[in-house]
Amino acid sequence: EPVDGAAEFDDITYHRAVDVPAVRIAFDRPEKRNAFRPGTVDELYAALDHARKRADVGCVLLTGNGPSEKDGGWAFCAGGDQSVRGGSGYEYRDDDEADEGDDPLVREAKAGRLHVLEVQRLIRFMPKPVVAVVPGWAVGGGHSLHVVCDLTLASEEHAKFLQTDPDVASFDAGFGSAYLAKQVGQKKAREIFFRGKTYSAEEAVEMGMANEAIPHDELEGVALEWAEEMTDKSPMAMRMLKYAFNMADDGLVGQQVFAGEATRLGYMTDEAQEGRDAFLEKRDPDFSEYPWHY
Ligand code: 1HA
Repeated sequence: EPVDGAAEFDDITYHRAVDVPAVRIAFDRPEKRNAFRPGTVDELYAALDHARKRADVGCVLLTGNGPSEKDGGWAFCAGGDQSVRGGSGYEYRDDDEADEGDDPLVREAKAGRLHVLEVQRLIRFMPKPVVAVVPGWAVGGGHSLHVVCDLTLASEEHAKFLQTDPDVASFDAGFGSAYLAKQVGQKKAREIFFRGKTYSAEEAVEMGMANEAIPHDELEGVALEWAEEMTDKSPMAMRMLKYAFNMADDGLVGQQVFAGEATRLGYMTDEAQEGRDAFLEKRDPDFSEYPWHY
């Protein structure tokens, strides 16, 4: 079912699963192999942030619509739209209406955009699993998006994984490369970027950057099954686990994100409520009922 307000999106589609507390967000530029322009990224960010905030959403499926009407090709995402790449990033053009109505100073600040990195951080830090459902090409910045997702499911027949960054003089020096190396190892990650060879779904699974290769016709159904399995679990345990997996690689920010959840759990205890009550009642706190556990 289309999510309310989703009709305003031009470059993505946004649906809620009927029986599973999950959403499907899809790039919707199949004629461009689902390459993203600045407005696409704005819409993707808005949809992901909506999904992040909803108490009835436990899992996000991120995919690409297809096939292309032009040639029948499938794509997850082919990265930044090179036709709107300007001197310092990707630019809004006349047919990309996402910046309409902005304050002129905001428009000026939005000149050269590389803000797909903000989307990467949103995927990384949202407290629910995001699954890359890859029906075709995952290329360049689209490859990096699948890398940063919690899980990747790929079409056995059509998924193709390719890093073109250095071909077009770009480089994702964050999650797209360094986190990829944590998944597939240093040698393989360097091969992926330095050679620019195309890998199949099966190869992506073998090297540890995809979870499963699935027959194309079953891909979305299996993705929903995985979403159902994950959303049957304890939301608290799932977010503690996601942040636990992130923490060591994310430094102090990783610790901060994990710690925020620990603080929330702490606030739920009687002990914490005694601290609050004592302050509000202008008395000394009495923690004597709460032993020094070991
Ligand atoms: O690295 C970053 C960033 C790093 C740090 C911070 C921010 C970043 C933001 C973005 C990126 C990047 O994404 S850089 C990498 C940009 N992407 C690419 O270099 C991929 C370019 N595309 C291809 O290599 C190929 O098109 C393909 C392997 C995805 C598919 O090949 P195929 O199946 O042979 O189809 P093809 O005929 O090439 O493409 C179909 C249509 O889609 C073409 O349009 P048409 O000639 O029919 O009008 C093609 O131009 C268009 N298309 C595909 N990819 C893009 C694209 N148009 C614009 N930009 C694209 N990325």
